[in-house]
Amino acid sequence: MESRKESMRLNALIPAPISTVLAEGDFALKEESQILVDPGNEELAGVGRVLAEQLRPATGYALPVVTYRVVRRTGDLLLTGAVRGATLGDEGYELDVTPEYVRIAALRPAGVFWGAQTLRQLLPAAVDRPEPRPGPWTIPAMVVRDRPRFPWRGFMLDVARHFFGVEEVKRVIDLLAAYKMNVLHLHLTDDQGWRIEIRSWPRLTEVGGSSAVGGGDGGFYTQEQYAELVAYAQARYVTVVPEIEMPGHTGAALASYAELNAAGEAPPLYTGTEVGRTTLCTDKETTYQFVDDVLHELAALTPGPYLHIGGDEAFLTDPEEYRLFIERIQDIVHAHGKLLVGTEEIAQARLLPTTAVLHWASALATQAVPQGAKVIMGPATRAYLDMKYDASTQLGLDWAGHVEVPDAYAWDPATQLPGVGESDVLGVEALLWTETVCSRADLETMALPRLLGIAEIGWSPAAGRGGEEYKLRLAAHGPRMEAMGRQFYRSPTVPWE
Ligand code: TNX
Repeated sequence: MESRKESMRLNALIPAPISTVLAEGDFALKEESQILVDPGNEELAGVGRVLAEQLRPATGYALPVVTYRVVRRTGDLLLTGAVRGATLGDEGYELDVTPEYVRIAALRPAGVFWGAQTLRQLLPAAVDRPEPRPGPWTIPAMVVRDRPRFPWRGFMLDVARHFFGVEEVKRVIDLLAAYKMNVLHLHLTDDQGWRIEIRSWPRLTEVGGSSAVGGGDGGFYTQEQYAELVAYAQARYVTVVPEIEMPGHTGAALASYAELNAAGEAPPLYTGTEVGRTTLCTDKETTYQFVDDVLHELAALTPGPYLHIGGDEAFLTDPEEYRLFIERIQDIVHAHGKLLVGTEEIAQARLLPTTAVLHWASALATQAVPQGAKVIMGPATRAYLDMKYDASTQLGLDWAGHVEVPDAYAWDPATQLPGVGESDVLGVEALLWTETVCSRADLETMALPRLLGIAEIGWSPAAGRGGEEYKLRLAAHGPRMEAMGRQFYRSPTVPWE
């Protein structure tokens, strides 16, 4: 019975690894287990500390991180950069589970971190509980070799329509890391709110940060809080990509500074949910000074390579002026040492090959391809986690239709949009707009379990993918999501355990 359960666990990994070969015997994590890392590799020691933090609450074990200079004991976890073969890439790993030890080897610490997340899923679901449990913490012996299909496996959280605080976003980062998603795209500004402190333009948060959809209190991150989030994400190999939307979706900025408006007068803050109502003035120099100041401060807070500028639904901007505006902003982003990301609409402008565009609803992203720019696939009909699951879903919108759990899973980034093939795709992104999403419970109910399907599409090879087999694996994650204390939608399409 126990062994049947164990093999279920082995077959329930999400995202599915490239290869798993079972061996003889079992490994058991013990009270005395240690995490051994290569000497002199501070980054790997950091991975060890995060893994220890992840395993400590449920096991109650200390799991000290020590270097290989100490003698290895039965039950130890070994994290190492010593690995043969260059086929693992920047994020791949080899996980070797033997009755004596677990060894996670990768060319880079990121790979070791992802291997450690696989290790968590191989342990009983109770390992994700917040309080000590009896165990036993055993895993069948095996060898896993794995690496991701795409380098960008993203999740967008709209903190502008409704604000989510530092602790809530940290819980989102935990979730992303557990499923090997490596980009948190934060939609920091929109008509209804400005959520990041900009010291050179303080009214953005004083005024623009003071409200939300429906007229709530709003909120914003101070630069210290934001830096804390970025560091928390970085320790989990999640890159934060900050988005300052423009030229449309700028109502909060326009309400904060009269001089950004054509008429020189600031309109009141908007608390409704219509789109396409605002634009920056593309013919005012103040606008470019404003954008330059904002992106300058944001670049300084951003260790990752990308700044996102949105670019969608600029219905009030003249099309030719829109193109020139995007090109000028692209130059500003580069001047601050960063690469540009925007929505598919920006592909109408002249793009640099380092720029990336998000495909969400039209065929405009195909215009990025001949320019050498890459495409991030977030088709609304598949990857918009704010779409209702079905007609009975309380939260969410339905302009792109209903997105049930199988819909979010049954698509391929390399064939989704004619004219955009495998080599044009940078990766995938699941997006959660928050017009109707106000709390952590709302957020989780919409994101889970669809996020897991997008995570798998971004990481695992497409060959052999099958919806029925996936449902069985997903079912096994019900107890895991429960153990983590997450809300999730118990889709009737999934045979939950
Ligand atoms: C479209 S997606 C938008 C957002 C809305 C979303 C709601 C995109 C780039 N623009 O402003 O929040 O639909 O689903």
